[in-house]
Amino acid sequence: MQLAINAGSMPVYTPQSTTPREATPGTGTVGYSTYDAKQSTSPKGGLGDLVRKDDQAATGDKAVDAAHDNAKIVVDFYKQVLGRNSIDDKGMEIKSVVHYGRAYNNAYWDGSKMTYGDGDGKFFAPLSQGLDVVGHEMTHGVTEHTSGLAYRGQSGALNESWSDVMGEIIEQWSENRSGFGSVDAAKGADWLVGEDVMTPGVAGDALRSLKAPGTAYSGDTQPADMAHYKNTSSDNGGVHTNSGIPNHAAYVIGTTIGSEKLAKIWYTAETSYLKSNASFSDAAAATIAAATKLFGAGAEAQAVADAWKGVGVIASAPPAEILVHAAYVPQHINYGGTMFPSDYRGPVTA
Ligand SMILES: [Ca+2]
Ligand SMILES: [Ca+2]
Ligand SMILES: [Zn+2]
Repeated sequence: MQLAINAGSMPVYTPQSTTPREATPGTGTVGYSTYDAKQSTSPKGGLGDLVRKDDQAATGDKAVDAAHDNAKIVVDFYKQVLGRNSIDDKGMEIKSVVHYGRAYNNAYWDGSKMTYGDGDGKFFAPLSQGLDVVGHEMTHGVTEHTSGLAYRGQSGALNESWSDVMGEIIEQWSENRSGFGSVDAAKGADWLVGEDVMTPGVAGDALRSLKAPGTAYSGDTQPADMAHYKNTSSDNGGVHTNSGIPNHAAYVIGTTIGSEKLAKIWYTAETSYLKSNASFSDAAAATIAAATKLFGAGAEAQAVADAWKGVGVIASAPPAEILVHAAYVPQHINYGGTMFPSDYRGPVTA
C-alpha cells in the first residue's frame, strides 16, 4: 500500500457518483440500551445483562451511567448540530457494553455496538467516562455508514482522525453550548482526547492532542505534519499515529473559523465527498469542497485549504469549482474501529 503522499501535487477529487445522496431527516426516538459484561470478554448473549434502558434513572454504577448518558449527548449533538438521526441516520438503537474484561485498557466500535473496558486504574479509568472517547467510538459508526473509510493506511488514519475530531467537538459543545461555534470558544478549548480517562493519577495528560500532536503524554509519537509522517506496517499502517496530521489540520481550522463550522464541514465531507479509499490529499479536496458548498468560496474554504497546506498535505488549493456539487453515494462497510492500536499496552510501556 502506498502510504507516502506527494505533497507537491494538486489533489484531484473524482466523485464516485453524481447522484446526490438522499438525506433521512431525524425523526422518531432513538433507543438506548446499556449492558454489563461483568468483566467477561464473552458476556452472556454477546452483550451481558441489560442494566439501563432509554430514559431509566441512573443506576449508580459510574461506568454504566457514563456510557448511557454520554451516548445520549452524542446522539443529541449529531441531531441538533448536524441533523443526523443516530449512527445510521435511520434512528438505530444505541447499544453500549461496559465492564468488558478485566482491567481492559481500550474501547471499540464493532459495527453494531460500543464496548468499553474498565481500565486498569493506572493507565485508564473506565473508558465510558470520557465523552470524547464515547464520541470517538460512535463516530466510527457514523463513518461506517457514510464514507466507509477503510481502516488501513491513510484512509484508516482519516477514519481515526474523524473520530478524534468529532469526539472532541462533541465535548466542546456539551461543555459550552451557549458559546459553541465562536472562535474564542474554540481557542479556549484544550483539544485533548481522553483527558478524563487517561492515567487517573497523573494530571494534565491525554491520549492525543489535536493542538500539539506528539505531546499528549510521554510516549506520544504522533506527527503533526507530513514531514514527520510514519511509514509503518504496524497498527494497520499507523492509523493511530498519522491521524495526528489531519487532527492538527482540524485544530487549525477550528481555531480559525470555530468548531461548529469545522464540524459541519467535516460532516459534509464525510457524508457527501469522501470515498472509502481516500488519501490525505483526497480529504483536503473533500473538506475544501464541503466548505465551499456550505459557506461559498470564502474565508471558510480558504481556512481549510490553508490548514491542509500548513501540515504539508497539499501545496496549493484545488479550484473549488471542480469540487462543489460532486456528490457521493456511500457504501456500507463493516470494519469496526478501536480507540488505540490493538497491541496497545498502555502509554508508558508502549
Ligand atoms: Ca477532550
Ligand atoms: Ca491523567
Ligand atoms: Zn478509533
